[in-house]
Amino acid sequence: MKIIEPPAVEEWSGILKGKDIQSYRKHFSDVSSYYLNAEGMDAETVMYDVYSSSSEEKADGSLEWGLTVLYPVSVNGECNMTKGHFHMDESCEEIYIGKAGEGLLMYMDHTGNTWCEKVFSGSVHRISGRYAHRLINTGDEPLKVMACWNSRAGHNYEAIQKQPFGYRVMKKDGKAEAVKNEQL
Ligand code: S6P
Ligand code: ZN
Repeated sequence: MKIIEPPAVEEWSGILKGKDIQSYRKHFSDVSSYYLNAEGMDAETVMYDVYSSSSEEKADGSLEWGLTVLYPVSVNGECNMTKGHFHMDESCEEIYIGKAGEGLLMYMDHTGNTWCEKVFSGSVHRISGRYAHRLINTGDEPLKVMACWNSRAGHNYEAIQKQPFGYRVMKKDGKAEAVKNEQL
């Protein structure tokens, strides 16, 4: 029997290294429209990195997994967040596992009902394929979250643009608080 290295290893720097790992970076210019007040922000600010690995097979049961690193950036008081998405195939669930930092996993159903779960190192989340999901960094360190989803899931960003999340998370005097999204 041979014992070999695992296909990927997370390093303390927050970077995932291994064979067949893809990654992309979101700058502020990619996500500015999601925030209440984008004034004065530098378009080049690094907001989040996403590392992922997809199955070569792409069969019905194939899985993909990834790591999201969301930096502790304040956008005029609003906490840094991912764009958020529904899945194209709403029968596909997703698992998130908190690895480092502090934050929230925001959910929204198709009626606009919005709620959150706390995210921290060791927190485990089962996301129904019917709910939109977004990560929000409420802490002072990078928020790192591992994810695993079915290759068929897909990302439906358009639905979020038509029906944005019902709440925004702002930080006041060092404390995160949810405020109703008045732009709805
Ligand atoms: C994929 C999974 C994550 C997100 C990543 C960025 O289903 O949920 O890898 O893609 O956290 O979020 P978003 O909403 O910008 O794709
Ligand atoms: Zn997803």
